[in-house]
Amino acid sequence: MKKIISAAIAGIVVLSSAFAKPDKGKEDSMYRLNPLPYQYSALEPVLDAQTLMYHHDKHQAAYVNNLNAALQKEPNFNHKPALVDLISDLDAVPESIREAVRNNGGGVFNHEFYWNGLTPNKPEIPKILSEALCQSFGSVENFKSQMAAAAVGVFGSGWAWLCLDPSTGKLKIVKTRNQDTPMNCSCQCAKGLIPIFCIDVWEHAYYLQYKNLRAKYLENIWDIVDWEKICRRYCSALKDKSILM
Ligand code: MN3
Repeated sequence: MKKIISAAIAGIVVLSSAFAKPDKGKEDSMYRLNPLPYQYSALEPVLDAQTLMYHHDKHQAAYVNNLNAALQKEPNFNHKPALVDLISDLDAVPESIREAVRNNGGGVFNHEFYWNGLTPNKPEIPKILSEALCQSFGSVENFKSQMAAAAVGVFGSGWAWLCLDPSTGKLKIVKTRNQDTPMNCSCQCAKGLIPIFCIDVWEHAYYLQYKNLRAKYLENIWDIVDWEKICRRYCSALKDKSILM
C-alpha cells in the first residue's frame, strides 16, 4: 500500500511504504537499513548474490550507520524525519555535518531507489512509458544507449538518472557525482527534475563480478529493469511531482 510520508521542498512528495525512515522507539532520529526487496541471488546472472550482499549489507549499511553517527553529533538539530526531505534541504543541516549528511544520506536514498527499480520478473515496458521514452529520445533503444553512455561517462564514482522534467513533461538523463541526487546536485542541469530510475556506477556496484568492465554491466542491466515500477514512478512524477520509491 502506498502512502504519502513526506512533503519535500519544491512541491516534491515521496510515496512509499518501505523507505528509510527514523526508527521509532529507541532513537527517534535513527535511520534504518531496509532489506533488499528480493533475495540476494534474485538478479543473477546479471548481478550475482555476492555483489548484492556486499553492496547492500556492507556498503549501504555503512551509509546508514555513518548518517546516524553524523546526526548524533548534532543532537540539537531537529532534522526532518523523511530522508528525502533531509537530503533535499542541505542548507538546513548544520555545517559541521552537512557534508556527511550529503554523502551518507544520499547514499541511503540512492541505493533504495536503485534496488526498487530492479526486479527479476522481466516485465514488458508499459505502453505509456515506451511512448514517453520515444517522445523524449526517439526510441526505447536510443534511450538505453544514451543512458548507458551517460553511465559509462561518469568519471569516478556516481550515478546516471532518468528524470522527468515537470516544466516540459519530457524525460531527461542526468549524471550525479558521488552520492549526490537530482534533488541536491549542485549541477544546474538536474534542478527541479524528478528521478524515476537510476543506475549505480560506483565500482562496488559491479566490480566483484565485472571487474573493470563497466560497459558490460550496463549492457546487461536492462534485463533486470523493473519497467512497471519505472512507469509508476513516471506517472506519479507527472501527476503531482511525487517521487515514488
Ligand atoms: Mn552503490
